[in-house]
Amino acid sequence: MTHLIKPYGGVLKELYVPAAEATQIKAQSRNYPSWDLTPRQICDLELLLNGSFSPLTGFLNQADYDRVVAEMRLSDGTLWPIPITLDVSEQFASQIVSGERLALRDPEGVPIAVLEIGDIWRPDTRHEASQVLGTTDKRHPGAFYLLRRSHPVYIGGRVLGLEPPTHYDFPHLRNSPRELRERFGKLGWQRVIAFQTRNPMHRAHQALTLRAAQQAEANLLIHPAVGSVKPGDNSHYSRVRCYEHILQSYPEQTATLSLLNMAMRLAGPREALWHALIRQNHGCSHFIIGPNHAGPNQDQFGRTFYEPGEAQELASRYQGELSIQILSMPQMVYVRERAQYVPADERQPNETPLRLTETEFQRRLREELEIPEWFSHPEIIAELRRIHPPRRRQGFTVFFTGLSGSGKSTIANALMVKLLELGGRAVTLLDGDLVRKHLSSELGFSREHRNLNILRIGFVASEITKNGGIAICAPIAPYAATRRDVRDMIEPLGGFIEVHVATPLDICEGRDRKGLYAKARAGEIKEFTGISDPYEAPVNPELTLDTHDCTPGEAAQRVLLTLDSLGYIRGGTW
Ligand code: PPS
Repeated sequence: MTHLIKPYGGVLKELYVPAAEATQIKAQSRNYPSWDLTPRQICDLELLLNGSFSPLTGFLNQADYDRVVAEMRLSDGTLWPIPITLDVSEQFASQIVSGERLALRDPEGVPIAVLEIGDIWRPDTRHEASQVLGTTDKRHPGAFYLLRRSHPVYIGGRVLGLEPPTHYDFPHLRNSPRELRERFGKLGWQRVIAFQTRNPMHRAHQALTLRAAQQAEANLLIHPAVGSVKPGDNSHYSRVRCYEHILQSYPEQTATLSLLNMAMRLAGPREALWHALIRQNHGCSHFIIGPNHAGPNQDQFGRTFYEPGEAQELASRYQGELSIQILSMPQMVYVRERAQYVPADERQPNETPLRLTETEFQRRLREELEIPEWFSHPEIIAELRRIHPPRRRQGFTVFFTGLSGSGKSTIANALMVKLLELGGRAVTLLDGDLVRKHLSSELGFSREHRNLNILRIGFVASEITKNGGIAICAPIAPYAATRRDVRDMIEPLGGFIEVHVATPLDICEGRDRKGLYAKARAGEIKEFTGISDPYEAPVNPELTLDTHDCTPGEAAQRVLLTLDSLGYIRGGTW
């Protein structure tokens, strides 16, 4: 049963069924087909269940999806800018039937909800990406997710909530829309401005929120998105500690903090409108949108996917259909002469703006350089320094790739010895043969098995990297997409240095130390890399080694020089 409550005018649609019914459905759900939710799906489901996505009653069916993609409306005309969909594999989709029920389980296997299966269809995700995100460029994280990560079949249908997903982290800061509405009511807060963020807050953000609060004569809800979109993603812990710090420096009783388990799409303008609707459901009266709201970060050339102001413009265009007031806020700059932040367009020509770009801030963290106090509170800088140690204290993975017989293992061994000689970090060698013996003994050399093998290596290396160690991997790893997956797994946790051991096939075959090439030529070994199976050479590795003109020791030395120039090791005696 859907509960309808009306604390502040806006209808809140919560999708939990009453407890007794939930117990009954849980028991029955043992006989339903079941789907293990991905991290993004758990976020979406939680927000569906607790009413953050009111008026949605489940995952979108096809007619709603089509109209949301095309014109940001559900099929009944209600404004809704982002498709909330349940994506599943082809294989899974072939086992389910519309009209039946499906149990939706969390990673521990607990059924959180049941889906009454409606439409089952294969979406055109390229079309979805270009309409919703404005791009099919895979450098856009939302487009990458949709085109590379998302499953190919969507299932729509009404959702019956059985229990909220469990959060052991920061339970005191997690609130449903109903709880926040009640809190505002208790505090007597009639006007509440929501501030959405996915980054740590610095003084500019604080100045912006204080200015908005003054303008609107309202209280403030700091409402960061903390939904993880990748397994093992734990980047929000330190961010939340930063929010707790900054909250202390707001005037008493003016601001509050709550975490929103939202998986962002980074859809810029459409996302801004979506954020506003979600905050409307949480009982807020105003919503701050900055010039570059919810787009991906700038690339290395300073380019963005959306124009400054685009998000503000779109959200304001739909103001008439919203019960929340959009506050389009300007960029704030620190003015040296006034020792304060002012809107960029209010700075006088004779005044000096001080700026620290995100890239420069990251560089200073990385290189342990001074970060000025006008930029951020000391507690926040200290917190960020803790989780962004300089590269020489981070873990990293050196990932060798190349043909069989190219010399990967020999160079990897030489490198391990040299790194042990330098000391300071634990070193683990994940050589191809060793891994195949201990981690992947049941696997063969089909594309599927090779991918599994490399992803296992990547997983172990990512754990080592996360914990500050050095992983040296030396498999063939013939497929570019799988190497990319490993890079994506490791880069958020530390360094990833891909080294292509580019010894040409004729030389590897000439060496044929294990006699495998001869067997492959004779057809005795199938799917042999370079002979009867492809090797996709890296396009942009950190280092390419041609073993023609150097010994293994010299090659290892070149890897060390690369590590040094990237800042991962320093002051070595080699
Ligand atoms: S992969 O593709 O990355 O999973 O391969 P990897 O785990 O590195 O294993 C490669 C070693 O297995 C031996 N071998 C083969 N290699 C390629 N193709 C086929 N079909 C094959 N069958 C056995 C080979 O000795 C490789 O060792 P290295 O050290 O690379 O020479």
